[in-house]
Amino acid sequence: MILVGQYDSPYTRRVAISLMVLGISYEHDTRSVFGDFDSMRKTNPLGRIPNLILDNGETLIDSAAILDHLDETAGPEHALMPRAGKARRDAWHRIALANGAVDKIGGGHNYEVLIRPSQYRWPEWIERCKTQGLGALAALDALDWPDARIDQAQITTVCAFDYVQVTAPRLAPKGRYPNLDKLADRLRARPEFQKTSFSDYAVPKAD
Ligand SMILES: N[C@@H](CCC(=O)N[C@@H](CS)C(=O)NCC(=O)O)C(=O)O
Repeated sequence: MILVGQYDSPYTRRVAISLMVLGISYEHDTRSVFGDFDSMRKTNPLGRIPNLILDNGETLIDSAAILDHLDETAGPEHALMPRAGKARRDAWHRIALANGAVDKIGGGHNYEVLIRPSQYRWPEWIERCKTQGLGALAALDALDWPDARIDQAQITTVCAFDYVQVTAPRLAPKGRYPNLDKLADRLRARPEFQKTSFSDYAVPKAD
């Protein structure tokens, strides 16, 4: 099994961490969606990561679809999403907020600030993306995060939080989101989070 994508992508990182938590070994293909664009489009026509190439040659695209497959493979006892009901709806709610924060801070704010030529930038749009992304982080921070068995809502939330803190540190300084700080400190102590740390990558700062 080959995981395609670098760990500074929070979508790739949540898949990598889930694979490790579930005890599934994989090879890591670290081609870049920007630097290796043509080659990446041969793996995924969208030119996006993560992708998971299964041992039978099938390629799964999109982190939600990959994680769904991993949970199905792991079986209900080990799956990282609750099986049904309120617990499952609540997990999806948290995941939607966390992935939404990444879309708005990463794909919105950061791409605008770092990639779009300055003469084409639209400050009101950048501000709107920031408001949406930080609103999602504030909503996540307002929730309870009991010291429970690790699950997908926790993994995805800390991947999103780490991503914002590393790529736009002034948007989420330590102390602004105390519940997320606490959750992140707990998960960052785990080997899966340390092995996928991207603090040594040359990640450009957007704020
Ligand atoms: N919904 C997708 C989002 C994936 C995504 O946005 N990946 C980013 C990296 S974090 C990417 O490939 N960006 C390059 C691009 O969209 O051109 C998923 O969950 O896998």
